[in-house]
Amino acid sequence: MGFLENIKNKITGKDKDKYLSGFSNTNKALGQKLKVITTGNIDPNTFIEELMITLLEADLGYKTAQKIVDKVQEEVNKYYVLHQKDVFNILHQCLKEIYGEDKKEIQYAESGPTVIMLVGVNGSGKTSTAAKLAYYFKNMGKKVCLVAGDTFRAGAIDQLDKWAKRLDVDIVKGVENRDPSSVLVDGCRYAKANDIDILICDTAGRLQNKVSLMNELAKMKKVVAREIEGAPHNTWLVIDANTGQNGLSQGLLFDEATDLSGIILTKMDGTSKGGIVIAVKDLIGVPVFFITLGETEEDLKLFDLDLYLYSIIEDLNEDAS
Ligand SMILES: Nc1nc2c(ncn2[C@@H]2O[C@H](COP(=O)(O)OP(=O)(O)O)[C@@H](O)[C@H]2O)c(=O)[nH]1
Ligand SMILES: [Mg+2]
Repeated sequence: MGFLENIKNKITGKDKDKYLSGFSNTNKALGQKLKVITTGNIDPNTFIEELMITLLEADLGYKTAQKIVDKVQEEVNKYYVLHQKDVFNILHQCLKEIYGEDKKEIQYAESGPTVIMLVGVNGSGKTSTAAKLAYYFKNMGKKVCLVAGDTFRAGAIDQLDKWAKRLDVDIVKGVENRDPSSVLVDGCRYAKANDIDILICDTAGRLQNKVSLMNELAKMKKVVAREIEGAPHNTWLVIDANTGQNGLSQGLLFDEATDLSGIILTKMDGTSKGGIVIAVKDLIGVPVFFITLGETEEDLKLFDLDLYLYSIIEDLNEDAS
Protein backbone atom coordinates (compact mmCIF):
# COMPACT_ATOMS: atom_id res chain seq x y z
CA MET A 1 0.00 0.00 0.00
CA GLY A 2 1.92 3.00 -1.29
CA PHE A 3 -0.07 5.54 0.66
CA LEU A 4 0.94 4.44 4.13
CA GLU A 5 4.59 4.13 3.23
CA ASN A 6 4.39 7.53 1.64
CA ILE A 7 2.77 9.04 4.69
CA LYS A 8 5.24 7.45 7.09
CA ASN A 9 8.05 9.11 5.20
CA LYS A 10 6.27 12.43 5.14
CA ILE A 11 5.09 12.63 8.70
CA THR A 12 8.29 13.37 10.45
CA GLY A 13 9.39 16.53 12.13
CA LYS A 14 7.62 19.76 12.85
CA ASP A 15 5.17 19.71 9.99
CA LYS A 16 3.61 16.49 11.16
CA ASP A 17 2.86 17.90 14.61
CA LYS A 18 1.63 21.13 13.10
CA TYR A 19 -0.69 19.38 10.69
CA LEU A 20 -1.99 16.98 13.31
CA SER A 21 -2.58 19.65 15.93
CA GLY A 22 -3.93 22.09 13.36
CA PHE A 23 -6.50 19.62 12.16
CA SER A 24 -7.41 18.25 15.56
CA ASN A 25 -10.88 19.82 15.54
CA THR A 26 -11.65 18.57 12.03
CA ASN A 27 -10.31 15.23 13.12
CA LYS A 28 -12.74 15.27 16.06
CA ALA A 29 -15.61 16.18 13.76
CA LEU A 30 -14.74 13.63 11.10
CA GLY A 31 -12.19 10.94 11.96
CA GLN A 32 -13.21 10.36 15.54
CA LYS A 33 -16.92 10.27 14.71
CA LEU A 34 -16.29 7.82 11.92
CA LYS A 35 -14.27 5.75 14.33
CA VAL A 36 -17.25 5.50 16.66
CA ILE A 37 -19.62 4.44 13.88
CA THR A 38 -17.20 1.89 12.50
CA THR A 39 -16.21 0.22 15.75
CA GLY A 40 -17.45 -3.37 16.10
CA ASN A 41 -19.68 -4.88 13.47
CA ILE A 42 -20.31 -2.42 10.70
CA ASP A 43 -23.69 -2.41 9.06
CA PRO A 44 -22.98 -0.99 5.60
CA ASN A 45 -26.34 0.80 5.29
CA THR A 46 -26.12 2.50 8.65
CA PHE A 47 -22.50 3.37 7.93
CA ILE A 48 -23.41 5.09 4.66
CA GLU A 49 -26.16 7.12 6.34
CA GLU A 50 -23.91 8.16 9.20
CA LEU A 51 -21.12 8.97 6.77
CA MET A 52 -23.32 11.47 4.96
CA ILE A 53 -24.25 13.21 8.22
CA THR A 54 -20.63 13.26 9.38
CA LEU A 55 -19.39 14.72 6.09
CA LEU A 56 -22.01 17.45 6.24
CA GLU A 57 -21.01 18.24 9.82
CA ALA A 58 -17.38 18.55 8.74
CA ASP A 59 -18.59 21.07 6.19
CA LEU A 60 -17.96 19.25 2.97
CA GLY A 61 -21.20 20.65 1.60
CA TYR A 62 -24.07 18.67 0.18
CA LYS A 63 -22.85 18.27 -3.41
CA THR A 64 -19.38 17.10 -2.51
CA ALA A 65 -20.62 14.93 0.35
CA GLN A 66 -23.07 13.20 -1.97
CA LYS A 67 -20.32 12.50 -4.49
CA ILE A 68 -18.14 10.99 -1.80
CA VAL A 69 -20.96 8.90 -0.40
CA ASP A 70 -21.79 7.53 -3.87
CA LYS A 71 -18.18 6.56 -4.40
CA VAL A 72 -17.85 5.00 -0.97
CA GLN A 73 -21.10 3.07 -1.48
CA GLU A 74 -19.72 1.56 -4.67
CA GLU A 75 -16.58 0.42 -2.87
CA VAL A 76 -18.42 -0.84 0.20
CA ASN A 77 -20.54 -3.08 -2.03
CA LYS A 78 -17.40 -4.99 -2.92
CA TYR A 79 -16.88 -6.11 0.67
CA TYR A 80 -18.48 -9.12 2.30
CA VAL A 81 -17.38 -8.07 5.75
CA LEU A 82 -16.28 -4.50 6.35
CA HIS A 83 -13.61 -3.64 8.91
CA GLN A 84 -12.57 -0.27 10.24
CA LYS A 85 -9.29 -0.43 8.39
CA ASP A 86 -11.18 -1.05 5.13
CA VAL A 87 -13.21 2.08 5.84
CA PHE A 88 -9.97 4.02 6.26
CA ASN A 89 -8.64 2.73 2.95
CA ILE A 90 -11.90 3.26 1.09
CA LEU A 91 -12.41 6.74 2.47
CA HIS A 92 -8.85 7.76 1.84
CA GLN A 93 -9.09 6.53 -1.75
CA CYS A 94 -12.46 8.21 -2.40
CA LEU A 95 -11.47 11.56 -0.87
CA LYS A 96 -8.29 11.49 -2.88
CA GLU A 97 -10.21 10.78 -6.07
CA ILE A 98 -12.70 13.57 -5.43
CA TYR A 99 -9.91 16.05 -4.72
CA GLY A 100 -8.00 14.93 -7.78
CA GLU A 101 -4.31 15.36 -8.36
CA ASP A 102 -2.50 17.41 -5.70
CA LYS A 103 -0.91 19.66 -8.25
CA LYS A 104 0.12 23.19 -7.45
CA GLU A 105 2.62 24.95 -9.57
CA ILE A 106 3.62 28.46 -8.69
CA GLN A 107 4.01 30.41 -11.93
CA TYR A 108 7.31 32.26 -12.11
CA ALA A 109 8.10 35.02 -14.58
CA GLU A 110 10.69 33.97 -17.14
CA SER A 111 12.66 37.05 -16.26
CA GLY A 112 12.06 39.96 -13.94
CA PRO A 113 9.66 40.06 -11.01
CA THR A 114 6.99 37.43 -10.42
CA VAL A 115 3.75 39.04 -9.29
CA ILE A 116 1.39 37.40 -6.81
CA MET A 117 -1.98 39.02 -6.21
CA LEU A 118 -4.00 38.08 -3.14
CA VAL A 119 -7.75 38.55 -3.31
CA GLY A 120 -10.57 37.72 -0.94
CA VAL A 121 -13.11 39.29 1.37
CA ASN A 122 -12.30 41.45 4.36
CA GLY A 123 -10.99 39.49 7.31
CA SER A 124 -10.18 36.36 5.33
CA GLY A 125 -6.49 36.71 6.17
CA LYS A 126 -4.99 38.40 3.08
CA THR A 127 -2.68 40.86 4.83
CA SER A 128 -1.26 38.32 7.24
CA THR A 129 -0.97 35.75 4.44
CA ALA A 130 0.94 38.29 2.32
CA ALA A 131 3.43 38.56 5.20
CA LYS A 132 3.65 34.80 5.63
CA LEU A 133 4.29 34.38 1.91
CA ALA A 134 7.01 37.03 2.08
CA TYR A 135 8.70 34.97 4.77
CA TYR A 136 8.22 31.77 2.76
CA PHE A 137 9.82 33.17 -0.39
CA LYS A 138 12.54 35.00 1.52
CA ASN A 139 13.54 31.68 3.05
CA MET A 140 13.84 30.31 -0.47
CA GLY A 141 16.48 32.95 -1.10
CA LYS A 142 14.23 35.24 -3.14
CA LYS A 143 14.23 38.99 -2.96
CA VAL A 144 10.73 39.87 -1.85
CA CYS A 145 8.68 43.07 -1.84
CA LEU A 146 5.22 43.58 -0.36
CA VAL A 147 2.66 45.99 -1.82
CA ALA A 148 0.11 47.47 0.55
CA GLY A 149 -2.73 47.57 -1.95
CA ASP A 150 -5.51 47.75 0.61
CA THR A 151 -5.96 51.50 0.80
CA PHE A 152 -9.53 51.29 2.04
CA ARG A 153 -9.31 49.84 5.49
CA ALA A 154 -7.82 52.05 8.14
CA GLY A 155 -4.79 50.33 9.55
CA ALA A 156 -4.23 47.90 6.69
CA ILE A 157 -1.17 49.77 5.41
CA ASP A 158 0.28 49.99 8.89
CA GLN A 159 -0.40 46.34 9.52
CA LEU A 160 1.62 45.29 6.47
CA ASP A 161 4.31 47.84 7.18
CA LYS A 162 4.90 46.31 10.61
CA TRP A 163 5.22 42.88 9.02
CA ALA A 164 7.68 44.18 6.42
CA LYS A 165 9.90 45.62 9.16
CA ARG A 166 9.68 42.47 11.22
CA LEU A 167 10.53 40.22 8.27
CA ASP A 168 13.04 42.69 6.86
CA VAL A 169 11.54 42.79 3.37
CA ASP A 170 10.83 45.77 1.14
CA ILE A 171 7.39 47.35 1.00
CA VAL A 172 5.66 49.77 -1.34
CA LYS A 173 2.70 51.59 0.17
CA GLY A 174 0.31 54.25 -0.81
CA VAL A 175 -1.70 56.55 1.35
CA GLU A 176 -5.15 55.75 2.65
CA ASN A 177 -7.98 56.13 0.14
CA ARG A 178 -5.65 56.26 -2.83
CA ASP A 179 -6.67 54.18 -5.83
CA PRO A 180 -5.28 50.69 -5.07
CA SER A 181 -4.37 50.19 -8.73
CA SER A 182 -1.96 53.11 -8.63
CA VAL A 183 -0.23 51.58 -5.59
CA LEU A 184 0.13 48.33 -7.53
CA VAL A 185 1.70 50.27 -10.40
CA ASP A 186 4.21 51.81 -7.97
CA GLY A 187 4.92 48.33 -6.65
CA CYS A 188 5.60 46.96 -10.13
CA ARG A 189 7.92 49.84 -11.00
CA TYR A 190 9.79 49.48 -7.72
CA ALA A 191 10.16 45.74 -8.32
CA LYS A 192 11.61 46.26 -11.79
CA ALA A 193 14.02 48.94 -10.62
CA ASN A 194 15.23 46.98 -7.60
CA ASP A 195 15.64 43.45 -8.93
CA ILE A 196 12.80 42.09 -6.85
CA ASP A 197 12.07 38.40 -7.51
CA ILE A 198 8.65 38.15 -5.87
CA LEU A 199 6.16 40.99 -5.58
CA ILE A 200 3.29 40.14 -3.24
CA CYS A 201 0.27 42.42 -3.61
CA ASP A 202 -2.21 42.72 -0.77
CA THR A 203 -5.59 44.05 -1.91
CA ALA A 204 -8.78 45.33 -0.32
CA GLY A 205 -11.60 42.90 0.28
CA ARG A 206 -14.52 44.93 -0.87
CA LEU A 207 -17.40 42.89 -2.07
CA GLN A 208 -20.35 45.17 -2.61
CA ASN A 209 -21.64 43.32 -5.64
CA LYS A 210 -20.41 41.15 -8.44
CA VAL A 211 -20.09 43.90 -11.03
CA SER A 212 -17.98 46.20 -8.88
CA LEU A 213 -15.86 43.26 -7.76
CA MET A 214 -15.27 42.30 -11.38
CA ASN A 215 -14.42 45.87 -12.34
CA GLU A 216 -12.01 46.34 -9.48
CA LEU A 217 -10.21 43.05 -10.09
CA ALA A 218 -10.08 43.68 -13.83
CA LYS A 219 -8.56 47.10 -13.31
CA MET A 220 -5.89 45.83 -10.93
CA LYS A 221 -4.98 43.05 -13.32
CA LYS A 222 -4.84 45.37 -16.27
CA VAL A 223 -2.49 47.83 -14.64
CA VAL A 224 -0.03 45.21 -13.42
CA ALA A 225 -0.08 43.47 -16.82
CA ARG A 226 0.85 46.78 -18.42
CA GLU A 227 3.85 47.17 -16.13
CA ILE A 228 5.15 43.60 -16.07
CA GLU A 229 4.66 41.06 -18.83
CA GLY A 230 2.43 38.16 -17.84
CA ALA A 231 1.54 39.72 -14.47
CA PRO A 232 -0.15 38.85 -12.22
CA HIS A 233 1.50 35.47 -12.65
CA ASN A 234 -0.47 34.09 -9.73
CA THR A 235 -3.85 35.20 -8.42
CA TRP A 236 -4.63 33.46 -5.18
CA LEU A 237 -7.93 33.59 -3.38
CA VAL A 238 -7.67 33.72 0.40
CA ILE A 239 -10.58 32.04 2.21
CA ASP A 240 -11.14 31.79 5.95
CA ALA A 241 -11.78 28.08 6.54
CA ASN A 242 -14.20 28.90 9.36
CA THR A 243 -16.64 30.49 6.97
CA GLY A 244 -17.43 27.04 5.60
CA GLN A 245 -20.12 27.01 2.96
CA ASN A 246 -20.24 30.79 2.91
CA GLY A 247 -16.55 30.82 2.04
CA LEU A 248 -17.37 28.51 -0.81
CA SER A 249 -19.93 30.85 -2.30
CA GLN A 250 -17.42 33.71 -2.04
CA GLY A 251 -14.96 31.48 -3.81
CA LEU A 252 -17.34 30.84 -6.67
CA LEU A 253 -18.00 34.56 -7.01
CA PHE A 254 -14.30 35.43 -7.15
CA ASP A 255 -13.71 32.61 -9.59
CA GLU A 256 -16.32 34.09 -11.90
CA ALA A 257 -14.88 37.57 -11.49
CA THR A 258 -11.28 36.71 -12.13
CA ASP A 259 -8.93 34.03 -13.29
CA LEU A 260 -7.93 32.36 -10.02
CA SER A 261 -4.86 30.17 -10.08
CA GLY A 262 -4.88 28.95 -6.50
CA ILE A 263 -6.54 29.02 -3.12
CA ILE A 264 -5.12 29.66 0.31
CA LEU A 265 -7.23 28.46 3.22
CA THR A 266 -6.52 30.37 6.40
CA LYS A 267 -7.27 29.79 10.07
CA MET A 268 -7.28 26.04 9.65
CA ASP A 269 -6.12 25.86 13.26
CA GLY A 270 -9.07 25.61 15.53
CA THR A 271 -11.68 25.02 12.86
CA SER A 272 -13.73 21.87 12.68
CA LYS A 273 -14.60 22.77 9.12
CA GLY A 274 -11.42 21.46 7.55
CA GLY A 275 -13.50 19.42 5.14
CA ILE A 276 -13.75 22.63 3.15
CA VAL A 277 -10.43 21.74 1.48
CA ILE A 278 -12.10 18.96 -0.50
CA ALA A 279 -15.25 20.98 -1.19
CA VAL A 280 -13.32 24.02 -2.43
CA LYS A 281 -11.29 21.98 -4.88
CA ASP A 282 -14.30 19.96 -5.99
CA LEU A 283 -16.61 22.91 -6.56
CA ILE A 284 -14.29 25.75 -7.58
CA GLY A 285 -11.88 23.47 -9.39
CA VAL A 286 -8.84 25.48 -8.30
CA PRO A 287 -6.12 23.75 -6.25
CA VAL A 288 -5.36 24.58 -2.64
CA PHE A 289 -1.76 25.85 -2.62
CA PHE A 290 -1.26 26.78 1.00
CA ILE A 291 -3.02 26.55 4.32
CA THR A 292 -2.34 28.68 7.37
CA LEU A 293 -2.44 27.22 10.83
CA GLY A 294 -1.77 30.17 13.09
CA GLU A 295 -0.73 33.80 13.31
CA THR A 296 3.05 33.68 13.03
CA GLU A 297 5.07 33.78 9.82
CA GLU A 298 5.95 30.12 10.31
CA ASP A 299 2.32 29.07 10.16
CA LEU A 300 1.96 28.98 6.38
CA LYS A 301 2.27 25.45 5.04
CA LEU A 302 2.32 24.17 1.52
CA PHE A 303 -0.83 22.08 1.26
CA ASP A 304 -0.16 18.36 1.16
CA LEU A 305 -3.10 16.13 0.29
CA ASP A 306 -1.72 12.96 1.89
CA LEU A 307 -0.78 14.67 5.14
CA TYR A 308 -4.14 16.37 5.23
CA LEU A 309 -6.11 13.17 4.66
CA TYR A 310 -4.02 11.35 7.18
CA SER A 311 -4.57 14.11 9.74
CA ILE A 312 -8.33 14.04 9.44
CA ILE A 313 -8.96 10.29 9.36
CA GLU A 314 -5.93 8.78 11.06
CA ASP A 315 -8.04 7.35 13.89
CA LEU A 316 -9.49 4.77 11.55
CA ASN A 317 -6.07 3.35 11.02
CA GLU A 318 -4.53 2.89 14.45
CA ASP A 319 -1.33 1.22 13.33
CA ALA A 320 -0.53 3.83 10.70
CA SER A 321 1.68 5.94 12.94
N1 LIG B 1 -5.62 31.72 14.32
C1 LIG B 1 -5.33 32.21 13.12
N2 LIG B 1 -5.59 33.51 12.86
C2 LIG B 1 -5.30 33.99 11.64
C3 LIG B 1 -4.78 33.16 10.61
N3 LIG B 1 -4.63 33.90 9.49
C4 LIG B 1 -5.04 35.16 9.80
N4 LIG B 1 -5.46 35.23 11.09
C5 LIG B 1 -5.99 36.40 11.80
O1 LIG B 1 -7.19 36.83 11.19
C6 LIG B 1 -7.33 38.23 11.30
C7 LIG B 1 -7.62 38.86 9.94
O2 LIG B 1 -6.49 38.70 9.11
P1 LIG B 1 -6.04 39.77 8.04
O3 LIG B 1 -4.79 39.25 7.42
O4 LIG B 1 -5.97 41.13 8.63
O5 LIG B 1 -7.26 39.67 7.00
P2 LIG B 1 -7.59 40.56 5.73
O6 LIG B 1 -8.66 41.52 6.13
O7 LIG B 1 -8.08 39.62 4.67
O8 LIG B 1 -6.34 41.25 5.32
C8 LIG B 1 -6.04 38.73 11.92
O9 LIG B 1 -6.25 38.94 13.28
C9 LIG B 1 -5.06 37.57 11.71
O10 LIG B 1 -4.05 37.53 12.66
C10 LIG B 1 -4.53 31.76 10.92
O11 LIG B 1 -4.09 30.95 10.11
N5 LIG B 1 -4.86 31.36 12.18
MG1 LIG C 1 -6.03 43.24 4.94
